Amino acid sequence: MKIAILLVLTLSISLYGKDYTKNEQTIDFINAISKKHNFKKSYLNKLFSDVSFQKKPLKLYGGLKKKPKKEIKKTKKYIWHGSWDRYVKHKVTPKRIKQGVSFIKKHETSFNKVEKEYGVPSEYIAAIIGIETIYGKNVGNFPVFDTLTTLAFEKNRRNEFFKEQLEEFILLTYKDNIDPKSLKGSYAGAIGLGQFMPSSYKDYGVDFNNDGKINMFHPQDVIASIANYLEQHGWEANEEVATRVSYEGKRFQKYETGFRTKYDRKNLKAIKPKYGKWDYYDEVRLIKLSKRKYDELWYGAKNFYVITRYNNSSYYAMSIHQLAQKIKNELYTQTNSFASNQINTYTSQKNRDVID
Ligand SMILES: [Ca+2]
Repeated sequence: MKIAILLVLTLSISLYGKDYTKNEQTIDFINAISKKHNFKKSYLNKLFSDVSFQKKPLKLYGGLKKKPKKEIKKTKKYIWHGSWDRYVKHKVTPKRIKQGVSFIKKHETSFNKVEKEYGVPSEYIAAIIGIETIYGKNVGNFPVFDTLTTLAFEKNRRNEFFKEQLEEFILLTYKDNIDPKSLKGSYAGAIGLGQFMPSSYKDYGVDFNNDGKINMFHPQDVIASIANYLEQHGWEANEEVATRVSYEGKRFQKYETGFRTKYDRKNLKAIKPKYGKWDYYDEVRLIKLSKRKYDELWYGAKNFYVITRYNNSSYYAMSIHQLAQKIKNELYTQTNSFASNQINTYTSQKNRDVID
């Protein structure tokens, strides 16, 4: 029995605690970045000598062989409708709308300042934080250093990308005097409330509370950094994002759809904004949402495309847009009912004065 336990222990150590200073690619990497940034090699060697191998992230990036899938008989062409319903179900929920409203109210001063400075509406920034991490409740549980090291040096389809991210990550933690092994993030090494990759941290991170550090777990810095990211990618202030349009039929196949498409509205015959005039006359993207019973079709403006720069997906950008709009409506309703409550209190006070 004892032997068995010992064997399991030894196995688990050799499986999970990996010494990357023996890995040739890592040695090259250590040499290159210590030269480039003046790091002590002993500091890097220590970091890389005991890395917890991250199996799940590697699998997600195609680095480990998957079990072969059973062949599905392709006798009938089967179209799987309803992908949008399945996608949005757990993302845009009444709870997440409410939490978004509270989040904006809690950080109202920062949101107002950021909105003025970057021209990005608060509800879109809040929606991104809401979808990415449920307003900071779910920032990921993967050790960032170990995850990036695994993804940089174990063969997968994005090795070079992860080497760059690892270099940036070591730099930023070194600069801010943070233990690289202490941070947790997503399976891709994305960090904080807005799930910034280390390179985005460097390129778009803002120290909005002026404490000398860009802290991706600090709401003020995160709110400004997301706004900065969107602005740098071309967000147009006071412009539209998307609107629902109508078309003939239940399933849309007439034109190609997706956030990369671009159309002149004049050429899209028989497609019209569903809810009246839409004040946007630049090129539009056609966005199709596959619902169970029909396809929903939308026009996406430039700002819709800008949201896809945060995450390369039409469904992602649409979930941000819809959550943002719902947060905005809820905020508006609450503010107005607050105002009318004030009036009611005032009126009843007045009435009582009269009765008294
Ligand atoms: Ca800061």
